Amino acid sequence: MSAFPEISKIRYEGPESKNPLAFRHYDKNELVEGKPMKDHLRFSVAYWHTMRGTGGDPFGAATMLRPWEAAEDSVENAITRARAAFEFFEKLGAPFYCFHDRDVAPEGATLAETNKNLDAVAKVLKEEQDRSGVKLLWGTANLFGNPRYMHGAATSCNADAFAFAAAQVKKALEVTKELGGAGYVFWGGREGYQCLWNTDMKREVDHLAVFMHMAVDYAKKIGFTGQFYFEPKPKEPTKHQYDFDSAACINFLRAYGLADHVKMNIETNHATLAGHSVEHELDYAASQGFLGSVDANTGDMLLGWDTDQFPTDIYLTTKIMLMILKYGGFSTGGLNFDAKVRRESFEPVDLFHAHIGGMDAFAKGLKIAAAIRADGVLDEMVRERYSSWDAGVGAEIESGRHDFETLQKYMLDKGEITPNASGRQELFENVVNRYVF
Ligand code: XLS
Ligand code: NI
Ligand code: NI
Repeated sequence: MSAFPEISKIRYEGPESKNPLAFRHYDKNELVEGKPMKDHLRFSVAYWHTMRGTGGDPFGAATMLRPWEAAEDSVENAITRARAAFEFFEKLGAPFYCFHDRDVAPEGATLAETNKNLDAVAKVLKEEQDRSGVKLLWGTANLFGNPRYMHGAATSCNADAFAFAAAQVKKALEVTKELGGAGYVFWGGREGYQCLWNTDMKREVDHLAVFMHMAVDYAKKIGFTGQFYFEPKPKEPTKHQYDFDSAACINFLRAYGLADHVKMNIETNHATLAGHSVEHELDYAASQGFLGSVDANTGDMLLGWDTDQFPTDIYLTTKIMLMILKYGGFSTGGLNFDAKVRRESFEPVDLFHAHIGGMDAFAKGLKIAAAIRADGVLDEMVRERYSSWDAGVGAEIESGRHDFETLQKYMLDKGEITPNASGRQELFENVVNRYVF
């Protein structure tokens, strides 16, 4: 049975197309900087939003009654949903998907039963992957939904909650490996605090590190070679999350000896919640050697929470793709649409509109970014701004040939600095616009 009977495979029709169910910019095999678009962008669909999103909010019931959902959740229903998911991935032409363990299979009465449920659905996922060629970009475990995690999981005040989470991640790693997942994500769903009075921060952060080390060790033991990622988010659901932003996460990974094992999964809406831009988060992570993957979405600047909207802003996608290209592109990671359609967009066709829009926006952003790089004007302007470091005292400092004493002597001899030209921010902004419109 088809879940999307009215929709056929989405095709590239070019920029002039008015067909809402066609790509205008995403031509998967088109070469950009010598590489097919699909390999630059590595699009992925988020199972939790696209297959499980209901449109429910704290003020109202579900609006999205999907044809693949039964009244009651069961393994049988989860299998029907899995088949629908792959029909969606294939029709859209998304090469990857991502899931949490609990997105794909329901919890049972016991942990053993829950694991059995997951195995049963994973078998179907495997079958569908083999049939369609769609791959798993990353897996993860939902360590926040069940009430047992109300105080957190790895950072819970309750040792049993830590133990349960460990058992859950163990299983999630096995399933991710079984499905050939290219990565595994840690997002600290409730790894933070609401009130510092009742919180032992040092102990909680230490525990998070112990937990991640256990995951790394177990991955090694079972031969899971996918990349681990840490996904920063400053708040929501807790008031303060320990994985606040790239800088905080990287500090944590370095302090606890995890830097060789874990990279970053950067999400646009999380960056803005932290008071950063996504390009700031990417630049910081990548320049420190932690570029991993991207959760491609966007927030609403008028709303202070994680609205997880589909990205359609060409400036946003251009900035992201400039960073990705600058740092050599994705290896294991990709662009995962951690995004959901609005509550009012309750028809299945809206899922296609949303993903097509996001994919086209990124394809266009990629082309603009490549054009900026090909011209090299922007790079040249930046290089010029830093040219005092290319020769003379700058080059000497960079090569370690100076200390405070020699620099004092240099300045005493010289008297005053040779000034830079203007920062020319407005000109830089105008130059970028040459490629956008
Ligand atoms: C929630 C997070 C979550 C992670 C995966 O805000 O973005 O969806 O990506 O656990
Ligand atoms: Ni995310
Ligand atoms: Ni999010």
